[in-house]
Amino acid sequence: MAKIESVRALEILDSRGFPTVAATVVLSDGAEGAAAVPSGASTGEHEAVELRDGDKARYFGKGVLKAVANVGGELAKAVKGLDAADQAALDAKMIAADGTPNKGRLGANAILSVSMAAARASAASAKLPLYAWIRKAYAAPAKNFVLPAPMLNVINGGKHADSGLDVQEFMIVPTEAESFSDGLRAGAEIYQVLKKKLAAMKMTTAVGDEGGFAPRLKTHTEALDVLTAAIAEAGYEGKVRLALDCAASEYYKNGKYVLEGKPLTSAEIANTYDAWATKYGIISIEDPLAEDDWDGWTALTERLGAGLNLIGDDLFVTNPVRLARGIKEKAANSILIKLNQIGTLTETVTAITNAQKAGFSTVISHRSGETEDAFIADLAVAVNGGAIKTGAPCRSERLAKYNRLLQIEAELGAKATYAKNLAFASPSGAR
Ligand code: 2PG
Ligand code: MG
Repeated sequence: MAKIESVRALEILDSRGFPTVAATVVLSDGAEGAAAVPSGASTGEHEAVELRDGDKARYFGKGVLKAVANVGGELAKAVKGLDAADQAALDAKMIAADGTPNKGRLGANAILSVSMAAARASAASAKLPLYAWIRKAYAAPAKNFVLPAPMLNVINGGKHADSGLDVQEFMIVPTEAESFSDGLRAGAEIYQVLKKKLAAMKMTTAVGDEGGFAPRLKTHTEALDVLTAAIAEAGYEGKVRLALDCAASEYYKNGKYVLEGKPLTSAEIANTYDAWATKYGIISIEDPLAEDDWDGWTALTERLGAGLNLIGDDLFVTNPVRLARGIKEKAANSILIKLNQIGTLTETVTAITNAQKAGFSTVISHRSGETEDAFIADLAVAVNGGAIKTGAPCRSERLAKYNRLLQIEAELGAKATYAKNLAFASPSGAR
């Protein structure tokens, strides 16, 4: 049995140039694991706390030296000597050491860095790839491996760019490709065609935080039109579908959804979404409504849920308690999964397992602030997540995840299949 021997952390920079936490865990058998945590911009109100120093003299208050000190101090003390392979016990020990419901004392960023690094160290100790070790650690029954469908965010709006678009993400999803690599190729080719089309429209082809373009389009339908045209021109009509992340909490103001300057009720904005979904064959809408509009979510799911993924991101914040409410109230039919919203690997896997048991699909996701760490690629394969959202096929912090999946695909060969449209509400694609 390998025990945790030492734990250390470092303040590093994420893809936006802001500090984040990287940790290294060393085991008694010499195995080592390192991991870095991501950071969001359109963060949900109910997320676990990302501990920042608040010292305005460093990084505008965004330093993470306190979190780094908590890793090397209290958290190291809590986990030293524990059996590294018992990830659930290890995570429980850190949750108890923090003692708050939202990890606000020691920081979810500090706790997660140790949780992820310990998983990597255990995988190294067991001489298993990370995805295989995660599956083993939680005794997941699935025998087959399914490679997730990539959801590539190719037009950025909302808080991730200054495009002026209210909707945060316009994604393309290769639901009919034969393999993960073919699907990724389709996405990358469409991305290049889109770039040419935007340039021809005299639009900027500079990119936003997640590598998607950030053109100053006047309306959302213009974005959907140019994407539809790019898919067709690249030769993937009917094979690659559209998906949105509205991140609607960001345009929910005084009880109304302010879209393109017009204040709408949740029932009114549902009409807009329905019209878009029908016209453009959209298969998935994430956070169409605000994070506490539970009644609106239930009504929307009843209305559109049969033919469309309605994914709760800010709504659920990867929190098993909020997910349980969503399952009970039939609010949404799918959950976005982000490790740092909840703060440990174990709670993340619990959220995934509970969602899958309830018939919800899962989408494993990056954050807008990322690092070169590709942990989520392994996680998606470990849990047969069905889909992964990790930005455009552009910028290395995004490609690190897609490239890791290419490696896993090559390694697993015939032992893995491609998810195609498995994670989506309307498998036929028909609405
Ligand atoms: C989201 C994410 C990732 P952020 O809203 O789904 O795309 O953005 O990390 O800024 O919350
Ligand atoms: Mg989101």
